[in-house]
Amino acid sequence: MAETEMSPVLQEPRQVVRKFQARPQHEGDGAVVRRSIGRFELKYFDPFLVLDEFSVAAPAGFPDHPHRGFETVTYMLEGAVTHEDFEGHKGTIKAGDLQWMTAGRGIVHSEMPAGQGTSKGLQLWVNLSSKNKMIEPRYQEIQSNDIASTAKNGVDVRVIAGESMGVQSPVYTRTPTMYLDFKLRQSAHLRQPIPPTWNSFVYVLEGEGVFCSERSAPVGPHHLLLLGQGDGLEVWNRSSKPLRFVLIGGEPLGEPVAQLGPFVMNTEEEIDRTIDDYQYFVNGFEKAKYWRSAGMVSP
Ligand code: FJE
Ligand code: FE
Repeated sequence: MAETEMSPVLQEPRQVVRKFQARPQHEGDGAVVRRSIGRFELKYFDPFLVLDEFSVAAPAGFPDHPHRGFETVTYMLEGAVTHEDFEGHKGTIKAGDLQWMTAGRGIVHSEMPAGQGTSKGLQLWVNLSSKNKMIEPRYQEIQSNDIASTAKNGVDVRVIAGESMGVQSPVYTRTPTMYLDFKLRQSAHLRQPIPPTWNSFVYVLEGEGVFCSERSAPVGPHHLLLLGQGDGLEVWNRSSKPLRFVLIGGEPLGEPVAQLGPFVMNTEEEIDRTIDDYQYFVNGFEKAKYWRSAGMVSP
């Protein structure tokens, strides 16, 4: 295959098959999210359950809540979020930082804005295959300075997961996933390979980009573009401002999905068992019995 690191040749560039505008909605306790994946019109884009562009300022937030059966990936854009879980694991995710949390059999935690002002970021929910749903919870946390990145020919990339422009992320993805944060300066052009069997999408954060076809209309912030079949993405920035977007892809699991809010299993029976486990503090939820986050303890 004729290919250089900077401009890999694409045999079959992917096209945009659906476009969504993510409008603000209320979630958690007074928080606002622009949900693109996970809303009614796009319940699931295998293996992705939710993509939220969130915006939250104190006293709003996401107080104590459980997860089971998938991963939450929190990537901060502005401000910071403090998290705290029922095992005593806590920390602050700051602008540019990443938290890749594998909830597995169970996590109960809080996610609240830290400091003054509005905290913004992306939260992606990646489904786990049946064989991984009940694994031990695990965190992979990377601070902004340690996120793999490179820049060439007017294209900057931060590699959250997977590989781009010769740079690889250290994050281990149980469900094979790529997650790239691109910035294209004026007149920059990008070709990014994507494994042909994977589902993939673009979410625009800033500026305007021409995606997939040189003749298509430019797309601005808060838009989700679902990509069709092919071996990669082609993008042009023909505007005078920088274009920032994320490209996310994953290997579809091809399994049935049974979801009740923050519990995502394969069957309704497993969901019923999960409700029991959570209610009776068993099978991974033992520590939820006496735990409350600092914010939930009455003065
Ligand atoms: C959740 C409602 C929620 N998007 N983005 C129901 F809001 C949540 C939840 C979040 C969330 C948290 C952050 Cl930090 C960022 C988010 C939804 O916590 F889990 C359920 N079940
Ligand atoms: Fe959560």
